[in-house]
Amino acid sequence: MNTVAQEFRALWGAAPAAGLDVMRLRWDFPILRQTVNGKPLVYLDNAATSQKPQSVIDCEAHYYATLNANIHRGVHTLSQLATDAYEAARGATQGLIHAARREEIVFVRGTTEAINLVATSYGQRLRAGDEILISAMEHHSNIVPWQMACERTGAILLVAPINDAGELLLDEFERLLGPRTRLVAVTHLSNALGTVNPVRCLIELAHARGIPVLVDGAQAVPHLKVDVQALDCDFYAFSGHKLYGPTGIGVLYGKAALLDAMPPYQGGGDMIREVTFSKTTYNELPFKFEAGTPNIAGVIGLGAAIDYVSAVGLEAIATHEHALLAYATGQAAQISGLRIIGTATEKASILSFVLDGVHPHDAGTILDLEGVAIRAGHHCAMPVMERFGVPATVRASFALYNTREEVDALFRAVRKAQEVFA
Ligand code: 7TS
Repeated sequence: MNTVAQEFRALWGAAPAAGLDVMRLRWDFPILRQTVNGKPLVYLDNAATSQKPQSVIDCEAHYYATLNANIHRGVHTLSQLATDAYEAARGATQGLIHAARREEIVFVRGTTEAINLVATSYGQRLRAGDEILISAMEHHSNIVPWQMACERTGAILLVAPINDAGELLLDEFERLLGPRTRLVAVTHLSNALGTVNPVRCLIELAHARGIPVLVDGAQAVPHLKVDVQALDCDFYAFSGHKLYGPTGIGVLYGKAALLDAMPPYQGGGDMIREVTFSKTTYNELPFKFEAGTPNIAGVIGLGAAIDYVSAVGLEAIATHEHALLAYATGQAAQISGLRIIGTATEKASILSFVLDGVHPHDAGTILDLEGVAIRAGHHCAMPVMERFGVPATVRASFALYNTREEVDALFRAVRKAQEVFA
């Protein structure tokens, strides 16, 4: 056996952790069998996007090979089959997040578009002096759309601060909820720090004052069991591509009463009931928000990803990833000159750190030579970097297929980077 094969075996021969048969599951992901720079791929950039199981890849190919037709408009057989498959994926999505009603699931391009939809459409009711409250740990896509809405309307963006561990300061958050607060928009799981926010509690505080809440669930949905009814959130946004699904597809959940009262986001085909040159009436939910031919293959592929994750079990995935994060945190603590950024009590799936004397980008390059894929940068959360006084971090982020042996490979590569720059 050559060394690469031996290394593969070392990475794949992991003992099943916490009930997940990781070794078997890894075979579902063809990309993981690759080498990068002559080394077995150790893919730890799952917060950016996760890899896709064969079932998702096959599902998209099968759609194009056997079903391809436009939806919601054809009487012919293929169009009806494609429509059925598309709507079945909506049902699967509803089940995944336990939405009360199917029409509360709107398909969009991703989390970014979901938040822009709310900021643009719901944002039309903002008036000068109204306030939007976000947190200091938001991804740019939960900052910039609100800044743009504020620019359009004269509303004001307020930011709830975090402590040195990367936890939201609840007292400050509550203090910032005022008579002019029109919406709270907060992340469920921080992509830069790994902090899991107490969103149920935040929603209760906001609802006690009649303020609706949007939750950015881009990082949470692949790692935690989300129940939008139990949370009682008003909007919930996530992306398919971080959930082992295709790129270019995502979900906006919104309570039906809120979505119903909101104006359309884009105009075009499918979102109308009747069009004349003098007046157009809009379609019912969710179609009012799905103008034009949607990403049909993406939606169907997302359905396959949801089936996959549901079969593996989100609780089992969360337990496995939690054990990996705890193991990685312990390993990191043994490396001198390494500082973890984000040490909240409640964390999931993400380990961000900096190394004395090694710029994160240089560390990323050395790690890549060792076959270890991480993200080095500001993670589209520049205000978080500023808060912690660092230009960037190295971020390892875990998925259901990662192993302890891969964590060991990560830290072997980190030590190598330290040696190179010593
Ligand atoms: N919100 C959070 C918390 C995210 O982590 C991301 C993407 C987004 C929103 C935007 O999602 P998109 O699918 O619309 O792009 N985060 C990352 C990341 O951490 N590295 O690459 C993308």
